[in-house]
Amino acid sequence: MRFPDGFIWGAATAAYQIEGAAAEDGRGPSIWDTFSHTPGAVLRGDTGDVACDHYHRWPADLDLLTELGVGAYRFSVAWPRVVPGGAGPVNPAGLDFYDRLTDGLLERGITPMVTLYHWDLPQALQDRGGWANRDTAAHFADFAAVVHDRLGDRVPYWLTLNEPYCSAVVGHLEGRHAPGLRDERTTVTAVHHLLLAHGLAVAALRAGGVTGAVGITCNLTSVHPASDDPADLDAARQVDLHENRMYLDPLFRGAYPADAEAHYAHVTDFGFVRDGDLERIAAPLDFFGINYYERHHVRADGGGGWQRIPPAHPTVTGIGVHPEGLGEILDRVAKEYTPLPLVVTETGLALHDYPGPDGEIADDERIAFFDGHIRAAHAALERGVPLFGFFPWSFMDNFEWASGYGVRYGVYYVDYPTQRRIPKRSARWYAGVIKANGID
Ligand code: IFM
Repeated sequence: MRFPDGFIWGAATAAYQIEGAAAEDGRGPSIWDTFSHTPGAVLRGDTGDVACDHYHRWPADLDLLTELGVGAYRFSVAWPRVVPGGAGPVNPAGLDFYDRLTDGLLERGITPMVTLYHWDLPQALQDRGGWANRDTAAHFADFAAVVHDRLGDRVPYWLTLNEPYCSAVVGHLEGRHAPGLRDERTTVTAVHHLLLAHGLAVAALRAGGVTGAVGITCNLTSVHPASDDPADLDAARQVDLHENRMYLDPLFRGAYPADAEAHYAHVTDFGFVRDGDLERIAAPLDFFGINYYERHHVRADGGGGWQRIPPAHPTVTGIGVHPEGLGEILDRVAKEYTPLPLVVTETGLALHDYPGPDGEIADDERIAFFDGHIRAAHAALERGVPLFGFFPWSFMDNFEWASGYGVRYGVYYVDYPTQRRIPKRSARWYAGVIKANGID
């Protein structure tokens, strides 16, 4: 199984999950610093204060990317490192770090793919309402312009947001992520302001003469009703609205889905949408990033709502492994939403990895996971889906948000007490895939 010439094999991380150095060189606090230091918010009280200490160890980490053989590396820029107060003065030391990182990648022949927002909102902006405050969107566009002014001559791929669904829903409805709120009206408002932030950032990058490709990454789910019963079909419609169409429709059709107003009528009339917002949100893009983790089976809950049917074989995070869902999503986006080039900016499996007595980290389940998902990606390509890259989550073990360091996603193992990195069996396997440009 061979992929087309030029297909991009990458690896992905995010700033708060790996950098550490939380209070160094002028970095301001983010909502994740506040949240992770809130007792009970994160498993075992873990924080990103040190994480993988990538802020100091980045040259050696980039050497590992070379060892892996990736063509591209997706990292995020910490807004509070660059603009510590969220708006206002820029911290030159913060920009310098990403400048060095970008040059370090290019020196090694690795293409940088920059995510501008991977959940680390400056706390100063949260203090003024965070994503519930429309001004946050404009501040994000200013931050995007600052980063682009510095790195724009060297970065060929820009992603505005990572997973606006998680920022909005997991952070404002489920309360499991920063800022830890549980309020549905705030959630829907946050969805809109995140999407507006994306649109304004796209405009800022275009106004700055961006030469790289501009996109956004959404986490999408493949949703299946438990039966043909109209109540189950309606349950699936609701989940699809909540998890997928609330993002895809405004981005690619310039409108919220027809069923959105009725679905959220008990909390909002969408009065936060102003003239011109949806045109901004639907501004033309150059590519679209998809993160895929979950395929849902849903049924009616008997009260007009929905519930998920637990997977038969849950992973350590309670979700199932369904590579076919990736193919379903790629097909759907390509057929129903956009002819843009697509890239899998994340997919991965959490495990409780550990080195065996021989030192080997035998993550065969992760190899099987990636094997299945790469095959699904290849099949989608053969069906004509314009897929140009695949980025496993993650390059190395890291701070997994509310799960802290309790689960591991990396192809490199991080021994946190010593910060030693050890290639897992999956790293060697993935290096072989990259070398062969496919699977033997
Ligand atoms: O670790 C996260 C990442 O930050 C965003 N996508 C999902 C990953 C695994 O949960």
